[in-house]
Amino acid sequence: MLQGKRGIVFGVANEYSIAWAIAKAAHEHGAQLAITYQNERFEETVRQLARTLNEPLVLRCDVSEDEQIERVYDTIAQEWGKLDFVVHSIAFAPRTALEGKFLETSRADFLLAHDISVYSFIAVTRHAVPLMTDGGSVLTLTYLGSERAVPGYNVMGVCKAALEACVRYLAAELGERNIRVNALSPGPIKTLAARGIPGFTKMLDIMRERAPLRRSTTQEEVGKLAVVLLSDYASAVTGEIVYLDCGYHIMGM
Ligand code: 0WD
Repeated sequence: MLQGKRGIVFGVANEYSIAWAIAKAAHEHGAQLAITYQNERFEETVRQLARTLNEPLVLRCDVSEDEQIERVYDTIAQEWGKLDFVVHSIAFAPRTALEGKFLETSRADFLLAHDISVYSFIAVTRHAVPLMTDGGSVLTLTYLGSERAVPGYNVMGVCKAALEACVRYLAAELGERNIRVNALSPGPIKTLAARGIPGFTKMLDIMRERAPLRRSTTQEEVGKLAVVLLSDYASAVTGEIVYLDCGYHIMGM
């Protein structure tokens, strides 16, 4: 489905990362990949994972640093000269902002969470645009906490609401270049980031109890749908928040 396409996947932390599931699926469908990791804490794990793919570029990128984002795209420009897709699978909020009451969110925590979880999406898309000479597909990851007040999700819910608005504004601007911008919204999935959300296990239990499909989404399912959205099979889909939460969000109770 992605034969002949080249793309970057931002945000691989370990084998449980949604970004890794997307990278694996994109690789299986023929894409040539660059994958990025945040810092040396993740480097060894990510390099080891990368060995199971077909020699992807493995690049460091802390998205809070403009120079690191620029360096990634300089490398892509030199190595490939062209880009077909970008996956942004990054979010962060300080523990204090998730554990306390939403009302007590500090200015510093609010800004940091938005910088890493929202602004970075605009930044990685902006640098991709000049390389997407044949059009392209940009994808990010969001969650229902953007529209509903999910206990414990707090400032991250506000970030996801902003991120989803970014999807629409970027899609509106980039459509004339045939660049599509979308978000996938899975239900809760056990990953490193998810462990930081208070009451995460309860979220999973409630999802399994109430979702029409009576289970939670797997990383592999996110990988498969991501491949579709990155591919020409989704050539008319842009500006969308695509739910793959086993139907959970349609329920009233
Ligand atoms: O239930 C879930 N896991 C869901 C996740 C449900 C719905 C959406 N998502 C979203 C997340 O909000 C995020 O946007 O999916 C995306 C990926 O999340 P993930 O796969 O659950 O998490 P993980 O494997 O931990 O990857 C996120 C990684 C970070 O790991 P940490 O240790 O901070 O949790 O994002 C990376 C980091 O590796 N990250 C950064 N990367 C570059 N620069 C930065 C940064 N400054 N900060 C965090």
